[in-house]
Amino acid sequence: MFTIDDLAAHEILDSRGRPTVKASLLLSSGHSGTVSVPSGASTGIHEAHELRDGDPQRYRGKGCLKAVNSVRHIRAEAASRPWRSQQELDNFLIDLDGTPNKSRLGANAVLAVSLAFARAVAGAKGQSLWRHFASLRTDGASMPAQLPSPTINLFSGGVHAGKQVALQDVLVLPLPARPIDEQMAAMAEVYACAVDLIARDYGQRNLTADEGGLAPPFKNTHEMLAQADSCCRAAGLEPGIDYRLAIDAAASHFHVDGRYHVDGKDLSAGELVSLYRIWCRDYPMHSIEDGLAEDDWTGWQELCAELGDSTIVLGDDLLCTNPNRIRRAAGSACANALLLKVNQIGTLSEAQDALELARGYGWHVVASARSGETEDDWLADLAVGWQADNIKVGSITQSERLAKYNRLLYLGNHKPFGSGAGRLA
Ligand code: 2PG
Ligand code: MG
Repeated sequence: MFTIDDLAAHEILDSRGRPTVKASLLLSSGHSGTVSVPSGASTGIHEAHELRDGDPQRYRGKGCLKAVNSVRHIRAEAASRPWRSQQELDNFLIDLDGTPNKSRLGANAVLAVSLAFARAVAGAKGQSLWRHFASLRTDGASMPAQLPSPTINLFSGGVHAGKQVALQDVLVLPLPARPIDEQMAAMAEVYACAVDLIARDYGQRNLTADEGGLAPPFKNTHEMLAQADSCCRAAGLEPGIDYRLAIDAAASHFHVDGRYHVDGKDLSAGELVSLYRIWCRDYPMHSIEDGLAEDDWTGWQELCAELGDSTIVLGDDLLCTNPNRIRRAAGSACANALLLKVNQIGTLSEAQDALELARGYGWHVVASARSGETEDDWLADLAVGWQADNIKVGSITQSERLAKYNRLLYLGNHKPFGSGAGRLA
């Protein structure tokens, strides 16, 4: 049993300089947990509601004082009551909110409390956060034996980079699964080669987008992919052996009136799938995230039928970490992988339902940060504890990204994931 003695929240600024919520929760055992929640820009319309103040005089309407107030309300209702589990607290939060998408209290407020409770309980149990997350699994998953592999955002476009090109991200994955130190070293070399290439081909310094991805003025999507591939080769990596590429098309953002605007053309879903087929032929493609718009279910079916046997068809805006949407996607063969973003659904337990459902279908899982992030590193522990195949955090620059990679580097250098001191991990 855990009793909440105190709970407080305040606004902090995220990596884009916009407010978000930071909450601290104190258990009667004296253990506390403090957590900051992230925020997306390329958000899906089916995501849980992020509560913002809407006051144009303050942070252009993006203030989070209402969400902070929600945490005060949760405190009044939840303090001094015994909580047997994370699930019990999360069910209470869902009921207290009472809306289908957390629009009353705000998913930002609810998630901050849900995660702060998890961190405090991990402390009370004397466990690392990743171990505590692992212990929450109800589907009989074994304890994690390895770290997830990073997918590094090399080039950015879409809404994260002023829409200079339709694709939102081109990412690089180190292969095969080597120690995390080696994976990060290889990716740092790719990034350095990209900085050189941008100076040479575009005469620019490294202008970066929201997640630290480089964003030179690519002429079109082909160039964006070809240049990413060149950077990997320039770093001495062999395609398909040392690295693979991934894209997050975030296609909802270039989907207008049923057509997809790419490189000055208006494509049908079928034509866009054909383009993806060409990219999968020409490049060592690992995965295609949000290849179609969030409600283009027939387009997703076509993509999965065409490429799903050889490529990871990853749903972000399509699925919104929402068990109902995951069930629908699995039932109609629209995806074979889940992008897990806890703030899309609003509580840890619902995200866990999404994870376990996806695993039950045999899907690949990528745990993901948001484009607006904080220095908090809980996502790294979540990705490890819940045994995501990959972790997607953005580029290998900017401290809000590095907080997560550096946590992985720490874990990779301590037992049970590395050979360093055991008890520290
Ligand atoms: C995405 C994310 C992270 P955002 O689309 O996958 O890259 O972006 O947080 O803006 O939704
Ligand atoms: Mg995405």
